[in-house]
Amino acid sequence: MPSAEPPTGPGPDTIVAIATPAGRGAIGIVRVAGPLAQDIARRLMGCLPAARRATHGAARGALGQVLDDGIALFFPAPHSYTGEDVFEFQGHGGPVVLHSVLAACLDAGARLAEPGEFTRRAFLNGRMDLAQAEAVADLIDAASAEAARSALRSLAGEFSGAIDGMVAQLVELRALTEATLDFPEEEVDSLHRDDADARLARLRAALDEVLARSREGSLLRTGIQVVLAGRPNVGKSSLLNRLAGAERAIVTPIPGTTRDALRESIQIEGVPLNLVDTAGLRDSRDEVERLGVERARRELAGADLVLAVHDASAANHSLPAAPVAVARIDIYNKIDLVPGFRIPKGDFPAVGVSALTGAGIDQLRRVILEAAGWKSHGESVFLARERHLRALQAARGHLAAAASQGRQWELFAEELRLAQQALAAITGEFSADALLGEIFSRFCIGK
Ligand SMILES: Nc1nc2c(ncn2[C@@H]2O[C@H](COP(=O)(O)OP(=O)(O)OP(=O)(O)O)[C@@H](O)[C@H]2O)c(=O)[nH]1
Ligand SMILES: [Mg+2]
Repeated sequence: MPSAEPPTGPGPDTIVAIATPAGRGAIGIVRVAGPLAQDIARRLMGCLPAARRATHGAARGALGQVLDDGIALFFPAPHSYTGEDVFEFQGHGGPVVLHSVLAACLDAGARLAEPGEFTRRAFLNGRMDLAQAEAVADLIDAASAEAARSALRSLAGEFSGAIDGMVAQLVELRALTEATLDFPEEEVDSLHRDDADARLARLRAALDEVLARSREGSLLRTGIQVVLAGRPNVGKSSLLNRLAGAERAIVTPIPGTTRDALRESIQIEGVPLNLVDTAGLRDSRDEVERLGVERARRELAGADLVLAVHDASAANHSLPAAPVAVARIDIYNKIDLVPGFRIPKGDFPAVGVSALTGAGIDQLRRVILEAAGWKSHGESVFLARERHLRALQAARGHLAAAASQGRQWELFAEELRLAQQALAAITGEFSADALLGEIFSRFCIGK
């Protein structure tokens, strides 16, 4: 079991980092946090800037030489990002200038911050919980406007709020259960049974809802692996080009054009898709094509969603070596050649399209999102990480186990306790050091 780590006071060190990206820019920011922040501000600027007021001045080195001219900001503890004294210098965004300011801070006693160390301190000082801290990194890494909006909502505490709400319900139910444990069996049952059942049912429904929104939101983070597969010449590459909105893949009337798997990142409604075009599936005597087909099969094995492409104008619509385990959509392409084409009945969602004219492509996009599990909750999804999903699933398992405990109230209470523990790990109430290290090491320096 991970050991509980209560928020500690400010770390003993004062940390410093260039908070803006490497390279040239209009503005560059050096950020200092810790007990020496005031002292360092005084040394650099000549005096301590008024709290939270932009103060114009020169930053000077130890010998009094001017390093840069810019804006100084001082945020006294505890009302700062990390909860400690924080000093920021906003100067000119050139690497030489910024490094000289950084060096002056190091000379004055600060040490270089590790990746994510500012945010880690914010977490340890109780300025934000773990899910919010993760949202900081997710916001910076967001690959689409939807992902960014979702990260912002998590940062504002929406996801944590949903988790905390469930934890509060669990605590209540646990308290009621433990209180009745001292009574004899029969009495416990009559006192507690119906109430507990109702509360547990509500809790499980709430958890399912959060899990669904989290699963959906996790698509925004990780993207979906979508593989185009089918016989040669059915128009796989043409479809990739159509969906990508650019001529990425070579298209020719010669069957067996595509050999290497070709990847293209696209977005549908802000959901990132990794689209893979593959060699047409057939037995070939051509060595290169055979290798291509082998690759295609490997891609199929790793797909979240297979787009099985057929030629609507051809007689044979079977897909050689169709994978069974994953989600699949049947696409009948070249409907422009077959007026009044009727989609054959099948086991999978199917669409008729024309990569040539663009007919049916909008519908295809919708069907792709549906098949991937995106329900356009849009504004209400949680940008969940794998870690969150695992914790939610664990909690779900414990609640299910609790529900099947019947009259064994000790076991019932124990399952509730385990469910609470799983949920609390999301917001970081019980987090092992190793987990924190893992999470914050993926941040950029200066954040
Ligand atoms: N009429 C019509 N022709 C199409 C359509 N889509 C593709 N084609 C043509 O079909 C031929 C094959 O298209 P590709 O996109 O290269 O097909 P592919 O499935 O990638 O073929 P391989 O890479 O050889 O497996 C080309 O001549 C395309 O112009 C369509 O919707 N309508
Ligand atoms: Mg092709």
